Amino acid sequence: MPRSPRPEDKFTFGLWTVGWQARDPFGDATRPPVDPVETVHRLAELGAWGVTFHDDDLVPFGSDEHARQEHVKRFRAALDETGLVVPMVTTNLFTHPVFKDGGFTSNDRSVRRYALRKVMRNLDLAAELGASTYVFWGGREGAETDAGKDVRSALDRYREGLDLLAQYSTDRGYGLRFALEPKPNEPRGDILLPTIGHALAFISTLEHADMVGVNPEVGHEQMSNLNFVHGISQALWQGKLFHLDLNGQHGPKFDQDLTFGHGDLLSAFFLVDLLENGGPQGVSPYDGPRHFDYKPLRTEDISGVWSSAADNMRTYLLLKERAAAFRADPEVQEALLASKVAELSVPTLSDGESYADLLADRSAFEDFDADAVGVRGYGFGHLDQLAVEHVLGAR
Ligand code: GLT
Ligand code: MN
Ligand code: MN
Repeated sequence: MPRSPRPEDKFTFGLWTVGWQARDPFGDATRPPVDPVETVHRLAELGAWGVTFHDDDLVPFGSDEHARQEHVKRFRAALDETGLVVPMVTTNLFTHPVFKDGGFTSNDRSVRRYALRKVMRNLDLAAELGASTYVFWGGREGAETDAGKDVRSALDRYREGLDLLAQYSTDRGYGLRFALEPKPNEPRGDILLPTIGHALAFISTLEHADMVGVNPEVGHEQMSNLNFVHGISQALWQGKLFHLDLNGQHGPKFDQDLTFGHGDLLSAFFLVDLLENGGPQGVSPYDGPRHFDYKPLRTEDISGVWSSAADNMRTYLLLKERAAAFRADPEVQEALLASKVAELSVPTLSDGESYADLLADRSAFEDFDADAVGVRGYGFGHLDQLAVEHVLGAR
């Protein structure tokens, strides 16, 4: 039994996750709407730390200024009562038909100008509520046809938009960091910045590159058949893991947004090991929110919504326990040694050694017995088996 979630675990949920009414392309809603104020109370009772939202999750699209103030006021009161925080905020640039060809990269210039204004208004609210991260998921930034989208111009406009918004946030002293969320497809046939790698390369071209990182989602990388732990590791290595979306996915198919761990469980185990223990390096490299971006199954009623919210945190904590046991197991430590995992952190050349020294080192080449070294096994399979046994609670 894992302990109960606590605020210091930094678990957060989007209003749109538990609030999903389970409308899909083939069927109507199966659940009633959930009041954001109720969500705040429920999440606090379950032991979450914070809540996140899109502008339209909190203030329905098209609300007038008075209604807007009222929605924000009620929400704020719930935050004050419960102590829940708002570490991240984002914008809905995908639901309204005006965004059918994108926000920042719509072919229609008036739509792009409108999208920028919608984000600017919500950046003000994010700062007011004390958020430190602002997420950009460009779900409609893309195309179904290669004929209809000039991708190089689209990337120019994407950059123009983010440069302008970064400047705005900086000028206002908001202290926000931006996090781009990659996704390969759905709802568009092809979405721009489809993977962590594409996003990192794009970020390096931005005017305020230092304040822009990524918000990778488990399922989005796995939809592309990519290794999420590798993606997160590279984002960390580049100092760009500003936020992350935890959920579950069964390989390349539609975006399932399952409960965390309800997909590739071994990958979830190594992800938690990386986030909590730093993997083989042994130091936790990420202290941001553990944000769940999942959808309670369409088959569930409202009680299933709240139990699945709790399940995300419970699974995370179970995996955290299992990962700690894995790292503490002497047999695992022995296997890691045999696999030379720590040796990879030793630079290939010694301090001060040059390529001339390497050329002069006969043991590195002339006298090196490649055949003998080629015969040696690494024992990675045994290590993986130990991980499986720890995940199964067999050790
Ligand atoms: C949408 C999407 C998510 C994003 C959210 C942020 S909205 O539900 O599927 O992956 O993180 O815009
Ligand atoms: Mn997401
Ligand atoms: Mn998703």
